[in-house]
Amino acid sequence: MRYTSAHWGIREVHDTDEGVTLYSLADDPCPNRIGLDQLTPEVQSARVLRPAVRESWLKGGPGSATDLRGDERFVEVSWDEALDLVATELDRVRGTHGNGAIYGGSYGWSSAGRFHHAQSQVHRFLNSIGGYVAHRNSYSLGAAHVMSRHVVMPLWEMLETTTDWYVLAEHCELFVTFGGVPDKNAQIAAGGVRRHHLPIALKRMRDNGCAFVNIGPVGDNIAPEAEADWIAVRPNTDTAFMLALGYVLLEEDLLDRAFLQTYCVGFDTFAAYLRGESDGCAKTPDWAAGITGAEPGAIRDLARRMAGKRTMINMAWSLQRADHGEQPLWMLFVLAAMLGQIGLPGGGFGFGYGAENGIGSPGRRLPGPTLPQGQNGVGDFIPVARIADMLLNPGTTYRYDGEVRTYPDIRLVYWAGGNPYHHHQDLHRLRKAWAKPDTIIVNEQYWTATAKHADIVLPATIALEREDIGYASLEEHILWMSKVSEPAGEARDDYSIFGALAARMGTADVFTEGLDAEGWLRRLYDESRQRMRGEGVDLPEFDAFRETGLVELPGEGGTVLLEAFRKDPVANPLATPSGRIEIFSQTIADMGLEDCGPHPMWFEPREWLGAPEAQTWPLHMLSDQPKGKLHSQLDHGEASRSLKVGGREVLWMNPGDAAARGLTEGDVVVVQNGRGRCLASARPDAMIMPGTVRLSTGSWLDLVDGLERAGNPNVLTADRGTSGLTQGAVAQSCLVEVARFEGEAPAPRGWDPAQIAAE
Ligand SMILES: Nc1nc2c(c(=O)[nH]1)N[C@H]1C(S)=C(S)[C@@H](COP(=O)(O)OP(=O)(O)OC[C@H]3O[C@@H](n4cnc5c(=O)[nH]c(N)nc54)[C@H](O)[C@@H]3O)O[C@H]1N2
Ligand SMILES: Nc1nc2c(c(=O)[nH]1)N[C@H]1C(S)=C(S)[C@@H](COP(=O)(O)OP(=O)(O)OC[C@H]3O[C@@H](n4cnc5c(=O)[nH]c(N)nc54)[C@H](O)[C@@H]3O)O[C@H]1N2
Ligand SMILES: [Mo]
Repeated sequence: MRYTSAHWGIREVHDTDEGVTLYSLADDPCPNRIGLDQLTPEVQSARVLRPAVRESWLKGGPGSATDLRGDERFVEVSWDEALDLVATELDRVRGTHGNGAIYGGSYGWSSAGRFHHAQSQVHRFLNSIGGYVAHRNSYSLGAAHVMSRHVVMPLWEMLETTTDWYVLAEHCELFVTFGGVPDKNAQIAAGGVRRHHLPIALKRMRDNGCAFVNIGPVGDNIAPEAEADWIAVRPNTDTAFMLALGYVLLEEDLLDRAFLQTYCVGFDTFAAYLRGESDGCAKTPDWAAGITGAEPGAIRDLARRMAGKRTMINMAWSLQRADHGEQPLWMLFVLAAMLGQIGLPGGGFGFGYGAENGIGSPGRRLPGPTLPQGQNGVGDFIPVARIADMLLNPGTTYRYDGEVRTYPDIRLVYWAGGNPYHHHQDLHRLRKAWAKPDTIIVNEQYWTATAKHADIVLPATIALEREDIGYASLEEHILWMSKVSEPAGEARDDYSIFGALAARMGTADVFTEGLDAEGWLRRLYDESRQRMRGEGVDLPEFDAFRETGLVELPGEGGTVLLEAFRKDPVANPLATPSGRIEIFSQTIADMGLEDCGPHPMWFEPREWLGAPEAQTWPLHMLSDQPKGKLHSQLDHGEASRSLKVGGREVLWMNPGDAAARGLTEGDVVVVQNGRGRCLASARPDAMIMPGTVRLSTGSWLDLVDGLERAGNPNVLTADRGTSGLTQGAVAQSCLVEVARFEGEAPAPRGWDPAQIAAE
């Protein structure tokens, strides 16, 4: 059997009379159909086929008519010409301005294989020529990366040692989740999925008598089998809800004082805040009801239930992609600490059950293959979501994690394996910022909006057009990914593109180390095999692996987050300054930030239903992860298309809000605010609370005369940092208004390839 892998699952490759057909892995208990149609003409029609250069840039050189980026035609050129242009321009910029003028952060998920991982490739290449300005953290977890390290533990360690689903099934009596446990999201794991666990795990928990409570603005983000009670809570107000739960635990003496004493620091200061002694406002259920819209009685009852049961408290990652996104996360830790069940099987906290398949997976953390990236000679970075700020404001300062940093002056941007015109907020602002650099180079497979906004586009192969090794932490497999189809047009592997550039720039030996792609695959596999042997795992030798295709890795099971710390906090201290859970953080206090205090607090978001702006923009828009695809990847594939109406994304809204605007199912609506306007297809649904709308991300930007026509929420979202501590993205803090679109709605055209000038 031949295989390939993607972030949404391993695929079997079957040879049929019609050619190659992809199937989900036969023994995956809960497969999906994302990308099975990747090789169809419909999907392939959006490929970049030949190197292409924006017309003005080709005629006038770097810096020409940069405001036309995204609106201009391209001219196709030969590979030699394109590579010469790129190498010459990289050389000019590093010679004139230094490598610190190259932004190569290149954020994005790219493909699942470990060698042809575009982001690793571009970093390795740019390091070989002297380095680049990098990015730190992620769009996913901007606030969490920094916050969790200061107060509990490094984030990746937390996520990889999450108490596993099967421990929960045995021990958890009450599962309380903020933001559901979205099955749609657990379809994914960065690097590929062996077995999809979530639906089975939830069912097993329910069969064993576990009760579920789901808190948040959306009620359908947990499988019906969980039979969850839904407590509707306004978007971005979870911290207030959690504080009130804490208040009840404190007032009714339902907290575990011994746990707080032994394993935590700073509870007393926090307790004074809960009681209102430090700010004159007690965080009572009545107080929280005014903010969240939940019944005070429901909050009180839930606190009592939580104290009386083995309780797991979960929070979706989305809650920290919001204004002051640090606060709900910190409060999650503190609430779990007050209950005193951290480190016990089935109790404590989880961060992101349902966010990806790996969270709660019983797989083992093993040293898989990774491409070494070399040394970056520049050393400068930005928090990833501050890209538009950086491009717009070179030389100005900003706060981040206790530092005052200065934005560099960027002249050249290189992107491979990401789609900022998908992932960034306030895309109109990004377009302004994007006009600043002299040159933008993008390696892409498809004519995405980012490719269309580049000066030079180099066509890259898709995973099916090359051999690779599939591996993902906790995913119980290592996989030989076969090449199953020839490259479209003149597409080349990123490795071959960067190898050719390195040759032109005199760094081929550093970049390739004399190896071709197959040589690298052998090396990376052999190194991983060696390291895994150290962990007691025997992998077959390379040729046998290649022949077998799918090699199972042993599961472990029985993981309980922070178990060792609980057993012996002296022998196993946390990596925080105190070695304990920091309910009060002196480190953060010393930063003297206005927008992040020394313990969890309620801060009003800049945009939420309680803000003055809600008079004008009365609906809070959530832009969650899309069900039928990964981000913008394969937006035009069948799994994604089948969820659209008229080629547009669906806007979910409460039936009352729809009726008040005279809207019914399928109406084309304009979603708008002061930043932008987009079209979507209305869908009234009682599982969205009043005042909230939901527009999933991922539709390809289709911007014509200021109107986005496909339903891309990022023309509406706000581009600002979570706080001066973490500078994460705040996509989930966004107010809008919705109205019927009058007249005939234009058909979305975001999937059309760029316009190519005739010869
Ligand atoms: N409003 C809003 N915005 C959000 C979010 C949200 O919740 N709300 N979520 C954010 C989050 S969590 C994330 S992670 C980001 C995701 O943002 P991205 O990771 O940037 O999104 P993708 O669509 O996965 O982009 C990957 C791109 O890489 C290309 N690609 C794939 N394989 C290869 C390859 O081998 N070589 C090359 N050269 N290119 C390749 C694909 O064609 C695709 O265009 O979006 C963020 N944006
Ligand atoms: N199918 C699919 N799966 C994916 C991805 C994808 O693109 N497609 N992307 C992957 C990536 S990169 C990431 S980072 C993860 C992200 O994982 P998450 O961040 O967990 O994903 P979201 O879907 O944005 O949000 C989860 C739920 O939180 C709810 N929510 C939003 N705001 C609030 C709030 O203020 N309060 C409460 N209580 N709930 C709220 C949303 O309505 C949604 O139902 O998903 C991964 N999984
Ligand atoms: Mo993400």
